[in-house]
Amino acid sequence: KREAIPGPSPLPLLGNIRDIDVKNTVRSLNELADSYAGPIYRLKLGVANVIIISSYELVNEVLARKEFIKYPVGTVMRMRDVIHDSLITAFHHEENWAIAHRTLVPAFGPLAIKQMFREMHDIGSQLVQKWTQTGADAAIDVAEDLQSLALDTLALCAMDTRFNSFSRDADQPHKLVDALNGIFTEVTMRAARPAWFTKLQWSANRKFDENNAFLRKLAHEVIDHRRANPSDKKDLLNALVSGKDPATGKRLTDDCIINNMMAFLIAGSETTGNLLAFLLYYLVANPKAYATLQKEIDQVLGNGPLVPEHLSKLPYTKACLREALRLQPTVPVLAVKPVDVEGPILLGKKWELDGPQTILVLLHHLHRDASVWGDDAEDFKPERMLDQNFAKLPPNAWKPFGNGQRACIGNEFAFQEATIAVALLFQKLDFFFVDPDYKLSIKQAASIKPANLFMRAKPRAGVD
Ligand code: MNH
Repeated sequence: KREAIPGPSPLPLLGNIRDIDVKNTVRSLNELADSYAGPIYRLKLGVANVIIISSYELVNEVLARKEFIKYPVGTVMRMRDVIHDSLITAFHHEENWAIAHRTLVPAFGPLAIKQMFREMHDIGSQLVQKWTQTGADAAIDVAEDLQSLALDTLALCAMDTRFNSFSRDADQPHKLVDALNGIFTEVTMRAARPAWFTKLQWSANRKFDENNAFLRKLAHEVIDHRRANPSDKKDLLNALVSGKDPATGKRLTDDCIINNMMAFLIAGSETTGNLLAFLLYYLVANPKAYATLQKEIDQVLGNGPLVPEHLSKLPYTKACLREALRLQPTVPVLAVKPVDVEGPILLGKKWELDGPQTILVLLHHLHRDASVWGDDAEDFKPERMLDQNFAKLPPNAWKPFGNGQRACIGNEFAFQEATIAVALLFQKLDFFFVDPDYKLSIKQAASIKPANLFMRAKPRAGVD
């Protein structure tokens, strides 16, 4: 028996645009999911009818079916104005996706990532120093500093460039950071309005073109510099410049290098920074988990320096990172579309798609589905993410890094960077909410982040 897919009634011309808060589309999508009893609903956005799914059962079906392929929508689609067919923004059939994927996957493997320990440790130490100097009486905007941590780390690993974000005035960012911020703002606006309207924004468009030109020029200088000064570093820059596609033996074109270099900065900074900000929030809000994590770090590091060998000895820390990504997947929505399907497409054997429609997967709901996570799904319980439990999760239950071939290439990079940061920070500092009654609320930018999260960091007694 077929069933109609429910959804709010669309208005003529406007569709369901008024059911969505353009400043926080993710919250709107999540709230609409709550207001329909079932696991599926539809929305008319622009000319397209979009399907939104939220239960484990339905998401598992869609992510397991080969015909549903990642499809860039919204800001990701508009990012193509900047990074074109980079890994993150490519349509799956684009040749440059396959070439860059084959060329770059080895550079993101566990062994290659280990080689970037020094760079990550360098930036992490700078943050410890900054927060130590801030002193326990001042409020720290944790999400902002942690995003700088991630951005500076990527600049060092992918561009051999120091942004020095921690030693600058907040209103004097590195020129590239400034250009990227301007680009983000414009891309977000472009995603929220029709193309004909964007064409009329001459001055914004000129600024956008200038920012893009600046970014490409700078990236080109970085590439030229590395070519003129070859190094045997195993960093992301070398992978981009010297890596060869194992299938064709060819190197990436300069345009392809630049697109992917920028893709790393864009895909890897807010996501990782906000993961750390949410983790800090959950730890301070859950004193038992906080104490367990701190004890693990103290036992492994003691008072000494963090070394690469420590990283595999921090299972609880790893579980905390996984659990923070479960409750707050910083990329909160995955988008897929059926390709090359003949005949009707059914979901859950009863909901028929209206042709090859975009399907949005709500990770917030997937990650809290009681059929997988139980009645305490809303609670921060890192124990459920310890390797032995993590391995027993059903397929497609935890998807903060996306799905299949189009899953994140940088997850090892992010975990190592985050583990280093957490170990360094908790070895030296204790964290407190500035507002003891702080209630988590979510702000949506390129990814999701905790809003107005201010903390105090106090040097730990007996630690130098
Ligand atoms: Mn990452 C793809 C989440 C860190 C580079 N990343 C994805 C996707 C998700 C994702 C989800 C799939 C998006 C989609 O289906 O449309 N990424 C994260 C999270 C973190 C993260 C939650 C940190 C935590 N990502 C990083 C880092 C880098 C990176 C760090 C680079 C150094 N991510 C990518 C790239 C892709 C991607 C590149 C695109 C991969 C592809 O499609 O081939």
